[in-house]
This record gives sequence, C-alpha cells and structure tokens, in this order.
Amino acid sequence: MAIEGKNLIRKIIHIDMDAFYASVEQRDFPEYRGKPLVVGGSPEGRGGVVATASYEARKFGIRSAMTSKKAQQLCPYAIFVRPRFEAYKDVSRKIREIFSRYTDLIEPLSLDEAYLDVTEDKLGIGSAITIAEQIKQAIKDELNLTASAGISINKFTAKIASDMNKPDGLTFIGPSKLEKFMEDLRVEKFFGVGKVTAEKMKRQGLHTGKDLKELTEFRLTQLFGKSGKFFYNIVRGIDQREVRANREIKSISAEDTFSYDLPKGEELSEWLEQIAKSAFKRSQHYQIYGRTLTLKVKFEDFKQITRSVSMPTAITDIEQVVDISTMLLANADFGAKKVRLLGVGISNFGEIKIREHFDGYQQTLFPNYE
Ligand code: DCP
Ligand code: MG
Repeated sequence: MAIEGKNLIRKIIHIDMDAFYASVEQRDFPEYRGKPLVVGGSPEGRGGVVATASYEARKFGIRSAMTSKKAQQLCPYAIFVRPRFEAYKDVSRKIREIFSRYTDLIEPLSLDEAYLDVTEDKLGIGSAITIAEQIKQAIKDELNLTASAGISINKFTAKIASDMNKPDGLTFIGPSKLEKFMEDLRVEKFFGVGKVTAEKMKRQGLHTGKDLKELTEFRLTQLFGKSGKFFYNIVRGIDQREVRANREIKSISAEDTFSYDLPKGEELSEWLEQIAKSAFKRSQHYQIYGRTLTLKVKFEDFKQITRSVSMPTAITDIEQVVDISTMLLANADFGAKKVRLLGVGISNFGEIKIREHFDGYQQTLFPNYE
C-alpha cells in the first residue's frame, strides 16, 4: 500500500459482542441461561419483531428482524423478553471504557460493536492480537460477557473477520492472506452489500471478490455508482478509511442505481419498496428512528431531485416507510424522464443521543447496507 512513514500497515481491531441483548439478559437472569431466548416484541402483540436471539434459539433458525410470530412457530418453547435498553447502554459504556485503556481511536458502530485503531497503542503492547485477547478477557472478567474480535490492516476485513468465528472468536487476517481472502469472499458476505446489490452482482455473473477484481474501476462505477470505486479497491485489499472517533450520524439511507433506466411504473415501485425497506431495516438495526423521510430520484440525465415529508412522531413501522416513499414518488414530477437511481433516507432523530454510538461513514460508502 502506498502509505508513507511508520504507519505503513495499520492495526485495526473490530469488536462485536456475541448475541448482545440476549447475552445481557442471560447474564442478569440466570433462569434464561442455556435456554432459547428471544429479545424483542411478544408474539401476541401486533408487529413484534426479534431484536436478537440467544445462540440456543438460533439453532431453531430464529434470527434478528424476523417476526416474533415466526420465531414462536420455529421454537414454541422459546422465552420472549422485552429489551432493556438502559442495561445494554450501560454495557456499551463499559466496553468502551475497556477499549479506551488501549487507544483513543475508537469508532462505535452501534451499542455492541466498534472499530479500534491500535497501530500505536497506549500501553506499547505492539501486537494487535495480544490487545484483542486482553480486551476479550477483560470483557469476560469484568462484565461476564463474550465478544468476538476481528483483526486486520483495514476496517473492512477486520469487520468481516470478527464475524467468522462467533461466538467468542478471534480471527486475524494479516497482509499476506488478505488478497486471497478477498478473492475468495462471496459478494453477499461483503459488509455493506445488501440483498439488492448482491442480486444485481449475481445477475452480472459476479459471485466472488475474484469476479469483481476482473472488472475495471470504470465498469464497477457504471454498475454500482460510488460504491464501485470502493469495490475496486477493497478486492485488492485496500481500504483507507480511518477509524474516526465521535462521528455523528445525520441520516440513515439506502439507495440503488439500476442496471438500466426505468420509467415510472410497477417495476420502479417495486424497487422503491425494496429500497425503503432496506433503509428502515438499518434504522431498526441501530434502533434509531427519525421523523423525516426523504426520497431521492436521479434521472437518466443525472439531474437529481429530493422530496421530503416530516411526520409528527418518529417513523417506527416498515409499512409506513413504504407508504410515505410511494406517496412521494407518486407526487414527484418526472416529465418523460426515466430514473437511474432511487434513494430513501430517514433523518430528524430528535432527542436520541446517537453521537456516541454512530458512524456516518457506511451510509455513503454502502448505500445498500441492510
Ligand atoms: N439488533 C436489533 N435489530 C436487528 C439487529 C440487531 O435490535 N435487526 C440489536 C440486537 C442485537 C444488537 O443489536 O443484540 C447487536 O446486533 P448484532 O448484529 O451484533 O447481533 P448480536 O450481537 O445479537 O449477535 P451476533 O453474535 O451475531 O453479533
Ligand atoms: Mg453482536
């Protein structure tokens, strides 16, 4: 990599707590230990969804964002509990305190995960693997919880690595393994590639990093907009994004550039629905809900319009997001122009203190993150 000076190779750790909400519940309530536990809405209530499930519950196929009703069908004996956000925030603060013993370059992505840059660590340990081991041990000893760590020379592979040996995993992807690792990586495993983009890639015959590597930067940009340049670099193991402390998020969004321009009509409406849902799922994932919804439309001539509407209270329902987006699209004046890109953004988060939990970066680089 063409970086000068002693930071020739950065040392990045990504830490992600295992089955976070469920593990905190099992820690605090011994009667839940060893049992299939679902944190989220109750199956009786309307619209309840699973926030997360204990590893015991995952054996039955229960997953985050699934309806509670479905979860109950998969495992009738599962225990359902409501989330206790204060408890999770408390743990979140404590893990951050542990991180801060080693570095101040901490970038939280949500309550349970963060990037750390330990190229220069406060204790002069030097080895990122040792630091990750110590952090995991401290989380165990002091908080009675487990975390998984990914270690690499950039954020992208560190994040993928932390997910590879869950729970209680530690995975190192060093410089010598990096290119081969990226070549073998399936596109749906690329962090930030949502279903929409993954499907589009597969339609183009792009299944792995190696397939993407065969395309020029120009072609990738043509296909995937500004994410194309990111893909071009990342399949070569290059991700220069810095770990940035204290980033603030202003909006959560999803967007997609189509393979061909579309007129107003059914196909465009279907895409809009998918994109609106992707945006909302991100909102759900981070538990951050906004009052304002913005539709972005870019036309075949690259001209762009945005249309917004603000609701009296935060939007917390997926159907509402779809309905409002559909209404905004119906009212937008197109003339005879075809559409190249659609995007849906959620903003106006109000009082919610998101500053400490968030990274605004992924939204722009990974418009289709789900
Ligand atoms: N979460 C949520 N809704 C989602 C996804 C996640 O409310 N759709 C919440 C509950 C999770 C927490 O965020 O506990 C962290 O999300 P992760 O994706 O890291 O999932 P877990 O920590 O639960 O499990 P894993 O061990 O796979 O990281
Ligand atoms: Mg987690």
